Amino acid sequence: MKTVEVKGMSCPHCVASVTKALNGIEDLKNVSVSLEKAEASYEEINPVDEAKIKEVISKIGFEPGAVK
Ligand SMILES: [Cu+2]
Repeated sequence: MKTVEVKGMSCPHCVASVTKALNGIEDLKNVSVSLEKAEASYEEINPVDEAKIKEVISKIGFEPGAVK
C-alpha cells in the first residue's frame, strides 16, 4: 500500500472528489482517503507513475505532496 499527501481537503465532499478521481485511474484499487490525515492510500494492481497520481489530484484542485 502507498500513501500520498493531499493538501487542501476541507470536508467530506473533498474526500469524495479525491476518492472518485483516484478510482478513475486504471491499476489502482482499495483507494481510501482520510480528511484527518490529509492523505490518500491505495494499492497498485500494476505500477502507476507517481506523477500520474499527483496530476490527477492537482487537476481537481488539491495539492499533492509526498508519496510514500
Ligand atoms: Cu470539501
